[in-house]
Amino acid sequence: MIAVLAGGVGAAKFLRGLISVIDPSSITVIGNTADDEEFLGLHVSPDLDTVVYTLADAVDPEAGWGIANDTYTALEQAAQLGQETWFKLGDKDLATHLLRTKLLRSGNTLSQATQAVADAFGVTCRLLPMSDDRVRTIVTTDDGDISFQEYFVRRRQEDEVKALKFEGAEQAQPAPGVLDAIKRASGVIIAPSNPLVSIGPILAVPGIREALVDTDAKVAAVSPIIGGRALKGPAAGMLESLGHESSAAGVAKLYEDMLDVLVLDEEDRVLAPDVEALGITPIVTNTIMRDAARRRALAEATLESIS
Ligand code: FO1
Repeated sequence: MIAVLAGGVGAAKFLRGLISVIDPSSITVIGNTADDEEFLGLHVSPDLDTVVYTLADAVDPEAGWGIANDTYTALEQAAQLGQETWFKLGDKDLATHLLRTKLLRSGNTLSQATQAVADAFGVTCRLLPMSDDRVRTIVTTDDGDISFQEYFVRRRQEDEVKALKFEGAEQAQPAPGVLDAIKRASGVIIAPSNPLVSIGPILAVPGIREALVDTDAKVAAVSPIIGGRALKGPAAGMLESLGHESSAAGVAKLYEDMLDVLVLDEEDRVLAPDVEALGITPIVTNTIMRDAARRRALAEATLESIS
């Protein structure tokens, strides 16, 4: 069994490559839920949904999140009724949040609701939220503390990030199966996701980081930073403003205590000695997942590095 720590769009693409190489039922995905937010009274889990929609081949290919060919009738009507609609929830996407919210309100855990959503979309990977407890990423900006989606979507990642907090993390417990998956895995992969706001919250849940340090399995990360920049999202600026190096070597340093292998892009070949100096094996390959063949090749190279 391979365990994968996952954020949203980058992780989902990587997983799509992985399921073309190994049996999906041999993969346990541990997903970030610190981006979760309540909109229109519904519990939205953007990163888990992005993984489900992508693996089910239902994702909007342009955005990388949401459902392909969705419509926005309900949201337009919500705006008419004076609701806040800056977070774009499509009509089909809303059905997922209705299902999740119904299950949560009737006493199910987030793990159970996640399983139900994955099953409904025919996703056969085991998909676990990092925790069934509420953990929220809070971004400190010049205007004060705001929620992650407020920073990411409403304010378009334009604020300088002064600090990050994962509210609730200290009291949270890993969801059932998370620690066991890391312990029993034949290999662990940290997907190419933002190390601070996608993987960071997962590692902040007590016990998960320790499990990654202690596991006998090899742990590989795929760098989401290529040539000092992120392909998507605010990772580069965030790394810099929080005093980290915005490079594949900077990513290696953030995971240094648990990492055996860092997969980095050909563009960053010159950084391989810096990664090696940290005691981490660098694997240099093409990490830009432009098409199915590239996604598959990246998954194969990553799997080989931990086998
Ligand atoms: N991202 C945006 O940039 N704008 C949106 O309006 C938006 C809506 C949205 C709805 C459902 C969903 O599952 C994801 C959505 N995302 C949107 C993406 C989401 O904010 C990010 O993928 C993550 O939270 C960061 O990993």
